[in-house]
Amino acid sequence: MTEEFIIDQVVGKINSSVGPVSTLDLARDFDVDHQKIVGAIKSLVAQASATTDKYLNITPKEYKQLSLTPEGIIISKDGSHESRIFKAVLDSRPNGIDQESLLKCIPDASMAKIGFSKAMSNQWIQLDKETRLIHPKKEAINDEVQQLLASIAKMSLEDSRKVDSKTVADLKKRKLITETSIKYMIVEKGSEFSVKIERPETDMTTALIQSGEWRAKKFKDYNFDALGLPPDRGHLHPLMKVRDQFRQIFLEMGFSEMPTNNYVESSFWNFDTLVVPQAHPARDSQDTFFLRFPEKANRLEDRALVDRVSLAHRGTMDGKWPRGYRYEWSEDESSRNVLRTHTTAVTARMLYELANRHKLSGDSRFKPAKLFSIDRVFRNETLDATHLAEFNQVEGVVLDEDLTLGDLMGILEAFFEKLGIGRLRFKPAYNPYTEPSMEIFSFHSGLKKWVEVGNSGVFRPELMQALGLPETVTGIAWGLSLERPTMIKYKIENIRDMVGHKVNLEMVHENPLCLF
Ligand code: FB9
Repeated sequence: MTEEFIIDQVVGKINSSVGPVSTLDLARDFDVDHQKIVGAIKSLVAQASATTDKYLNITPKEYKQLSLTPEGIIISKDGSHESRIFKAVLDSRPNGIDQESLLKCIPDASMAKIGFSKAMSNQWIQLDKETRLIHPKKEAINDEVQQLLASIAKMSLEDSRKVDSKTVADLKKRKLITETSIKYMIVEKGSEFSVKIERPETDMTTALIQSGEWRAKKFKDYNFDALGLPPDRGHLHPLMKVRDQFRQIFLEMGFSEMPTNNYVESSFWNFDTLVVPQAHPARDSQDTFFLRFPEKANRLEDRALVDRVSLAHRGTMDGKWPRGYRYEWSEDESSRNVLRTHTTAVTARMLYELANRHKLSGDSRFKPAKLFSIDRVFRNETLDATHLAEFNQVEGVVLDEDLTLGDLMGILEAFFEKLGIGRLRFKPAYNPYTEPSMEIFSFHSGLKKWVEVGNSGVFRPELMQALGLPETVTGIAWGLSLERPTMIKYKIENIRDMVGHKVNLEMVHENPLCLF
């Protein structure tokens, strides 16, 4: 039965009634849940309220409905506990009965104890102190509790009101009845009642104007407090919001973005130029995704570059610099294509590019550079709640003559300060391509613990010179992920709630703009 149908039935009943009507009676007459009748009355008043507040006269009412609990129902049928105890004692005449045997005549021990105590206080039974046996004190009793409960079960609304409050309180205390408050309404026609509710116009239309009907119409008042409809628009994923904020931080610090639009990279740029030895575990298929097709990168044209990189790995045999790793470096191994494992592969390409640009410029002074990248990298790692086989790496690089570790610490303080991350601590670490290297920690006041917020270091001279940069030029760099800060800032515990096919897109819509 739809609400519209119920409303029509209720309007018809009220219209045809001479006096007031109870919603309880309406629910009974239409065989509809009482709450649906109440809902229909409220909808009627709401619809009429645009044109009148005299559509219906409504008087809220309330009554207490008495109903038997499961235990009360049992007693109303089988008699009270005390009457059952009395009957068992009567049946034990002339010998009497001991208390333990007597209590067993009612299966429920708690009910048996109540019955025994009530029968004693009613003076129905007595205990012989010498024999410790129980005997009846009366020939017969009147089980008023049973009679009262049986009558309450049959009582109408009016009758149940006549039960005195002390009796109600006693029965409620014994958990034999419950008292439910029933709210209902007495409804009657208002002075502006009508069978057809004229719904006010919400918009002035061409037809109303041209026909002149607008003159007879009622119009809904403008609700100037109403909020406008939220404009439908796209929503940035939290990762993209945080990426924008990182990008803004780098740009305002004078950094330029590196071109990172190649997920596939040769091992040469991803590892060899970064002097990662070809036997390093990071180059194993347990850590790196190697491509099956195209398996190999094109042969490099700059043979001088290849020779310098090869030397950085092989090392010189005459004890001169670079010492290298003393192994036969393989160009074939360096041509294997991979999904890049870090954006530092792009950094290597940029260092090579800047070295060539410097050579071509003829300048004696190297032009300093500040570069950054934020893009996806891929690692064949064990997946867990906070790690996928890919993540977005954020990387910053500064190139200039004679940069020091102090410069690196200083720029890290400035960068992380803009993220609201202070109190940095630096811990010595190892990277194949930087020496010295440092892990970066910050005390997170929210998490109340030291959090590793990134890694950093000074590019090794073997790397810098293999790429063709002057000996006086130093490169300092650092990296972190996009996912970790985003998950912390947006309080996302499982990375699959942030990225992947199981993401609830409402999360994208609802998440606030995250300002570090
Ligand atoms: O992001 C990381 N942690 C982090 C960053 C910000 C942050 O902000 C919160 C609001 C307060 C919170 C945490 N880390 C780096 C540290 C750890 O999460 C680490 O367990 C995971 N690391 C990733 C690599 O894991 C395989 C984060 C990723 C990472 C690590 C190192 C680099 C880049 C990303 C690097 C580098 C580098 C070093 C030298 C030269 C050039 C690049």
